[in-house]
Amino acid sequence: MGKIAIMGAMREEIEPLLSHMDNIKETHYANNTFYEASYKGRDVVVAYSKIGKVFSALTSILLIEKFRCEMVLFSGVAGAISSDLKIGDLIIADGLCQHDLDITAFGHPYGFVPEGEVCIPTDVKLRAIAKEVAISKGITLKEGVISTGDQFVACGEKKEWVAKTFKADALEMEGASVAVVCNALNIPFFILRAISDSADGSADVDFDTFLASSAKVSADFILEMVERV
Ligand code: 3QA
Repeated sequence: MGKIAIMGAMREEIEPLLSHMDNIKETHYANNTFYEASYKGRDVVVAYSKIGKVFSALTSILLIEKFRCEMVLFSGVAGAISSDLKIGDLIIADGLCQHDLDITAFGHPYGFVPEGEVCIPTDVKLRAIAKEVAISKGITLKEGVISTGDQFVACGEKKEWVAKTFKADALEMEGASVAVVCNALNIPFFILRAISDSADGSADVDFDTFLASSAKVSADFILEMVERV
């Protein structure tokens, strides 16, 4: 069985994963740290990229091309758009788009550049495994569009714009760039997020308050998935 990459953006998002790993070997590369480890007999490589699309693209490329991972699982937190997502709730992406990609001056839709696609779908089999885990644990799991941009959204108007432009249910800063990389390299990938805030005027305070607890919700769920892939 091949190696599984598990990545987050912030240290806080991978810490609750690392505490469950055995035989951790640290490698420093490209200003980052990669943790090769085993989890219940599976070989995994864990890393946090740092925040945003560029860092997360870099890390996902390295997990695939240098560390030879055969799938990428992302675990982290997100801002809620959909009103049925509360702090601590989980969402899996069925597709990811970039809300800050804009060549609309040339008549293209938001999030589109030539030879790209607005919304990149995640692996259907990994989504099915997530649904099995949710059922077995009695956890409610929302599935929807997650929108990514290099911006911490803390404003109701911006959030509403992303909601209506992309029919998105949550937003964050890394999912779509990981999607672009994995899609290009033909690597199955999966993006899971637990809600830390509602991307509105109180997002900054909520984020600081709930980052650790929501990151743990997401990490615990991802570990359940690793046992089943
Ligand atoms: C926010 C993290 C980034 O990796 C994206 C969290 C949760 N709520 C969001 C929101 N808008 C966009 N993204 C998110 N992650 C980094 S800024 C805080 C940094 O603190 C998802 C996410 N509303 C650093 C301490 O100085």
